[in-house]
Amino acid sequence: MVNLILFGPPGSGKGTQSANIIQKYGLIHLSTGDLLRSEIGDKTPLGQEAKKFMDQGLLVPDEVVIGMISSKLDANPDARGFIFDGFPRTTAQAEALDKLLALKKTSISTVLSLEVPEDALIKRLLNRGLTSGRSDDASEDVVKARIVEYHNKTAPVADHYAKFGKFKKVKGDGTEEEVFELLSKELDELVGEKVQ
Ligand code: B4P
Repeated sequence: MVNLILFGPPGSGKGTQSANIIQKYGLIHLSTGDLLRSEIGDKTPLGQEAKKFMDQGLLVPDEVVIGMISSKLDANPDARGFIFDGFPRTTAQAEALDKLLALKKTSISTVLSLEVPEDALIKRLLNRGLTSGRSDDASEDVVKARIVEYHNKTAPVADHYAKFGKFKKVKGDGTEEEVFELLSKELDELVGEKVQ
């Protein structure tokens, strides 16, 4: 089983590249951002609680996202592997994920981190905010708050996986195609192309 974490700051292209990776390698995509937005769209109690944090550019509490990931892992017992997009975002989430995978007798194979300069991140997110209707992309203040959360709470997750020799940086500020080519170089050997 191959378990990939696509890592990086808000707007670094995790969601964009996940779509390419799933298509080529056939892994199951688990995006906590997408799962939370779906809960918000359905107006569930979890979604209403999460929205309060997301609208301010803050991370949603760990127990909420860990619970969501745990049930998605259980729902896909025959998966060839998973791509975790936007999760884990805190060291507590990383430790919880390691435990959940150990229960399934597997572990994280590699963490690929998309490296993009901060001014480009801000530009990308504000640009998406013009059309996405996402409240967390709408104002520069909220976008900057998300980047501060990333530095304070998410960046330490890199050290957690670097300790195990599983953390690798990938240049994330080329075109979508250029970035995918660099990711593919890392993944071809590890995953192999999907079995049709
Ligand atoms: P997420 O939904 O995870 O996503 P993201 O950080 O906005 O961005 P991503 O890196 O996926 O960027 P994308 O490809 O879309 O998080 C949203 C919020 O949910 C968080 O702030 C938090 O509140 C909450 N949340 C989610 N997971 C959580 C967790 N585990 N714990 C707690 N809270 C959590 O790309 C962005 C833009 O750039 C797009 O418009 C795209 O078209 C463009 N783009 C992508 N690649 C490009 C390229 N190469 N060149 C130019 N533009 C590019």
